[in-house]
Amino acid sequence: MTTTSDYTEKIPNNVGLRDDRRLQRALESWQPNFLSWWESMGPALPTQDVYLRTAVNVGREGWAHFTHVPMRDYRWGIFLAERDQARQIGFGEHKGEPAWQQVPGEYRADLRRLIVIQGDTEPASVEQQRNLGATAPSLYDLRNLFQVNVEEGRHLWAMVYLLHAYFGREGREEAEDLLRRNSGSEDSPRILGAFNEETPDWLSFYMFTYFTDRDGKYQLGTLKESAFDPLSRTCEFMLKEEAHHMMVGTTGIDRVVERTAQVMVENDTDDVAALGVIPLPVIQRYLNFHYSVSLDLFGGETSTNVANYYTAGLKGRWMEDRRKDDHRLTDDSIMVDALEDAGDGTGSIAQTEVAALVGLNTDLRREYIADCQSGVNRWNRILDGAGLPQRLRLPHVAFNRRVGVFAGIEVTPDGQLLTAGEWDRRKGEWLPTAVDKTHVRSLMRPVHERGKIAGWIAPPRNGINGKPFDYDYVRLA
Ligand code: BYC
Repeated sequence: MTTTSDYTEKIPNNVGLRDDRRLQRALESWQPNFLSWWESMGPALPTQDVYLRTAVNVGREGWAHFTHVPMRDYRWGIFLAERDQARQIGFGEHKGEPAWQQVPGEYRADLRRLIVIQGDTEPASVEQQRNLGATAPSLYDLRNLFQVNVEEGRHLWAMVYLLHAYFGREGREEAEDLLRRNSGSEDSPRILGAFNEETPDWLSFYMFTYFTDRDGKYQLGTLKESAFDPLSRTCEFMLKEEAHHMMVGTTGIDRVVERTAQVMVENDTDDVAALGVIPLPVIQRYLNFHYSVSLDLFGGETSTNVANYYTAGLKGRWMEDRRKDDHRLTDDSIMVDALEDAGDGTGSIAQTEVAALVGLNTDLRREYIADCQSGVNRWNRILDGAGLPQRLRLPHVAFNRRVGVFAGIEVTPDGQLLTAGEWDRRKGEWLPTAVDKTHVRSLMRPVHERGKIAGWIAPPRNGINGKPFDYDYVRLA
């Protein structure tokens, strides 16, 4: 398999597509469907062109170039990280065997499922963000939104390539279905819960790119370990692009917190809703929502699916090679969250020991939670630096959960159990209310002029690719 990038083809790629005419034709016939999906479900705001990064190679240096392009002409391509000829499987019952270049028959269904779930999230997020362009706080932010969108489109291509190249007719049908399901659709929704939620405003967008894209980072990190080498190499390259999406979320929330803190200090009040910024309790409620729905994306605390994936070598752990154990885990155990029956029909939150293999969703979710905490610390440093005593925090792991052991209970952000009635009465203290959403939306007036920015967010510290903040990142139609 060649790793030289071919940028002259209809579909830019480094997988030697021109040497496999059948595959090339199949993908070229999917391409117009993708483009018509992009036209009807992708960014709604009409633009002439956008200053975008396009992946052109997979090396450490010079893997992308930046230029103004009409979004429709963006060169969505297929890029896999370089192949390591000597790569061995790093975990599970096939540990030490050569990585697979083809899909073993017995794992076909499971691998297809993992690839389809991953693939489904990519266009879903583009659909969720479709209308945000109309209310962008600056051209810089607008450009970042579009960058995230085109790259999620490319990540869809990455999964569709695997489906077409390795899963025959079933794979081609799955690729069609990835364009048929839609975020929030009644009849054919996206597969995972968080991808059917709306992203109606920019605070939600930054929260989504911080918390939900971060699930993507962790899931891609586990698929990068896969014994199926093409999947591993695809995910490795996707992670490179994903870093920018993380940056958009992290610094987006930085800037919202910074601006709110500034207005609080200037006016010596917490009550800033009427002053054109987003109050800290509203930021906290948005955070609670996006964090909890993203925790659901890791599946149940215990799962036989994940045990099977690991044992088969399909999906590893985060940083598998840094773990100091036998990488088979057949004799190991892990403590996971559980509900203890108090004997009177109520439950309390406890821990229970289970086989390490079935607890792997918990293992990954813990890695994710620690990473999320680093963002919260960072936002709290901004509050601290402004001399404010308020702090943001992650709610309890059981808060607002719809998947896993906590799906059947309700707790406060501190983890205190609530009856269903108490939850209904009090949830507006902890999750965005209709009033919060209306207020946030009222602030979302577009600022599409060069060098200008909306009043509810601070400007970024740096521009993109060394360009200044007032660069013409997006030329509107
Ligand atoms: N919503 O056995 P369990 C990204 C289902 S994000 C609805 O615990 P498992 C991105 C589950 O399918 C990363 N259903 O699940 C971010 C199962 O169904 P069956 C996306 C759910 O398999 C931003 C049942 O409940 N990639 O890239 O251990 C922008 C029992 O669950 C949900 C992946 O997720 C849910 N939240 O773990 C753009 C990686 N959770 O078997 C992109 C691939 C669970 O009873 N996927 N269910 O029919 C996986 O690794 C696993 O399938 C999951 C679930 C981690 C999702």
